[in-house]
Formats: sequence, C-alpha cells, structure tokens
Amino acid sequence: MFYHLFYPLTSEYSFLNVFKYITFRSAYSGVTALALSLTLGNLMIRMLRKFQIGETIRSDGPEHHASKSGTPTMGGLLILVTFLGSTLLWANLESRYIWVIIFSVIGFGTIGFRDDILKLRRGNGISAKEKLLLQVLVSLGVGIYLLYFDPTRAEYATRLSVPFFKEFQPDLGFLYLFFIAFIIVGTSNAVNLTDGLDGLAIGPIIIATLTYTGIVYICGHIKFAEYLNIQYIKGAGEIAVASSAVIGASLGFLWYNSYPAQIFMGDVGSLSLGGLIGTIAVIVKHELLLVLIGGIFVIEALSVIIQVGYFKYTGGKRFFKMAPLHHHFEQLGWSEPKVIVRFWIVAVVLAMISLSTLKLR
Ligand code: 57M
Repeated sequence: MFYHLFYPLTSEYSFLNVFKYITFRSAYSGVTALALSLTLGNLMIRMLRKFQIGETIRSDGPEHHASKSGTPTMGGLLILVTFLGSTLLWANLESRYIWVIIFSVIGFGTIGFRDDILKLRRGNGISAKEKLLLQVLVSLGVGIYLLYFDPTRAEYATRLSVPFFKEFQPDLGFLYLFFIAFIIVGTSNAVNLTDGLDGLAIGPIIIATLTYTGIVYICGHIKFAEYLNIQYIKGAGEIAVASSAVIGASLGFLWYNSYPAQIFMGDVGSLSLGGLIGTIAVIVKHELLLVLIGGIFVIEALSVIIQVGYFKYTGGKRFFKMAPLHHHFEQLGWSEPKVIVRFWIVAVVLAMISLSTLKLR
C-alpha cells in the first residue's frame, strides 16, 4: 500500500523515492511485522486462554511434556495476521508472486485452522487423507499458475534447476506440476512434524526464510543472477518484502514460543509456514536446495520414515527411541533447550553450506 501511495509522489518529494527500493521496503516490512507480533502476542495469549484454546498433551510422549498441558495453541494465527498486515502495507501489490504466496499461506493456513479447531472440539483433527488431498489441491493451484498462467516464465517454467550443474536443466514437462506439489506438501508436513518442542520449528523457519530472502533477491536481480549463473526470475525480488515480513512475524512469535513456551503455533502455523517456504522455493526454482536450506525438516521427516519402515520390516523393533528425531534425543536425556539450540545450530550450518552452492556451478 505504501508503495502505491508514496512512490507516485516522488516527482514532488524526491525523498519518497526510497519506496521504490525492495531493500528499504523489505527492512521495514520485517520491522513492522516484528513490532505487530510483539505487541499483539500478549493480547492473543490472553484471548486464547480466555476461550480455553489450549493444548491437550499426549500421554505417550516424553514425561516432562505433561506440564505443557493447557498451553494456548493456534499462535500461528498471530504469525499469519502480522505477516499479511505487513506484506499488504509494504509490498508492491501488482506483483503476481506476492499474491501466489498469499494464496498459498491462506490455503495451508485454512487447512491447519480447520485441523486445530476439530482437535479442540472432538479430540482428533481432519483425517490424514483429507488433509493430504486439500494440501495437494492448494499446491496444484500454485503449480498450475506458475506453469501455465505466468507468461514471464514460459521459457523455463518446466525446467528443473540443479545445484552445481549450470547446463543441466532437464525439462520435466507437465510432471513438473507433481514435483511442485511434492515439494510444497512435503515441506508443509515436515515443518509440522518438527513442531514438537518450544521454538524448535520456528527457529529453522526463520533461518530458512532468511536464506531464501537472499536467494529471491539475487534471482530477481538480472546482474546478480547473471554473475552467479542462476536463472533470472523476473519480479522475484519483490518476494523479499513478503519473506522479510515472515521473518519479523516469526521472531515476534519466537519471543513467546521460546522455552518455556507461553504459546504453540498449532497446525495453522506449521502447515502454512511450511507451505510458504515450499512455495518460495518453487517460485525461484531453488527447490532442490530445500534439502539443505530446510535440512532440519528433512532430517525430522526422514527419522519418521525410517522409524515406521524399520518397525514394519522388523515386526516391532524401533530404530530410534522415539520419532521424530527430537524425541529421540529427549529420551537420551538431553534437556529440551539443549535439543532445540543444537537443532538450530545444525540449521544454520546447513543454510551456510546451501549458500556456497550458488557460485559452485
Ligand atoms: C504434530 N505435534 C506435536 C502444537 C504444535 C507419524 C507420527 C510421527 C506423527 C507425529 C505427529 O503427530 N506430528 C505432527 C506434532 C504437539 O504439538 C502441537 O502440534 C502443533 C504442530 N502441529 O504447534 O500445537 C506437541 O508437541 C509439543 N510442543 C512443544 N512446544 C511447541 O512449541 O512442546 C509443540 C510445540 C505438543 C507439545 O507437547 O502437545 C506432537 O509431538 O504431538 N507424531 C508424533 O510426533 C509422536 N510420535 C510417534 O508417535 N512416534 C512413533 C512412530 C509412529 C513414528 C514412534 O516413535 O514409535 C510423538 N508425539 C507426542 N508424543 N506428543 C510421540 C509421542
């Protein structure tokens, strides 16, 4: 909104020229979202308590989790509202990618919201099948737009960018649509699995979004993209304004979600933020790099796949003491804050390694 209000006045007031710059708007989009989520956080916690929107803790988890019973949940709403507010204020609303991201966040957020509400009302959320179907539908919506309705991508829409290999860009044709759905749905669910300790998911979400903010800026800048030999994506730079809002909103949430948490994000937060990271990765064609940038989510999801597979294969033996992996370390006796901070450290290291691949091609 500010862009549309102030930038046209540049001829009269030259200092308003700053509203043209993505870097300026990104910085203030992050600060605005942070200020909003810090301010509204307490109010939200009080309201969730008042309406008794609190977590029911499973009895088969690590023992100390019992004390978390009743912690207000659905704090993801705080992130979504502040992200949306700040993005609408600072982004260029003519950017199609801003709307693709908003569509994805609202789509996945609605699925998570419904799941959370049903869990509160009747104890169990939407069925795994229904959840998956709805997630696939939203991500196909994103994919169909990017592949068939965005004229600026026609040249490279179905080509897969492979880290380290500048020339090798296989054309996946319509199969790319399913690849997109796999990436977005997979990220959404992997973030959801990770969200099992205070601040455990939101830390790597901030780290991954920060990394992608750098990448979208580079991909959307013709000279930087050319220098690094990566696909130039016209208009992608504007995504930095939205991703900065995610970082600000998430930092504000972390203020309250850090150990010992005063609020959990719920599925409305985990599914939508995971969907958002997957969507950004797809728009800037850096999907394969998600394995590193979102490495913690991948490791957590793999630990569940290994646990379930091994259990079935051996007829009842467990590979980990408990899955997802964070529970395994808790069972080994690590304290909750230790597991959380160590996972964050791994997330930072993986993000740094992922950036090194940009020039190595
Ligand atoms: C959601 N939800 C947390 C909170 C959060 C297939 C199987 C591996 C699925 C998995 C599962 O259900 N995962 C998805 C995980 C829950 O957190 C709520 O859910 C929202 C996210 N969707 O925002 O609202 C609990 O996590 C703790 N928590 C915190 N701090 C936070 O900031 O402490 C969450 C956020 C909260 C709270 O205790 O109640 C969750 O873990 O349930 N299932 C599991 O993760 C279960 N694993 C399991 O069954 N493993 C088996 C097999 C099937 C792989 C095994 O190892 O043999 C574990 N979860 C729990 N107890 N709670 C194990 C037992």
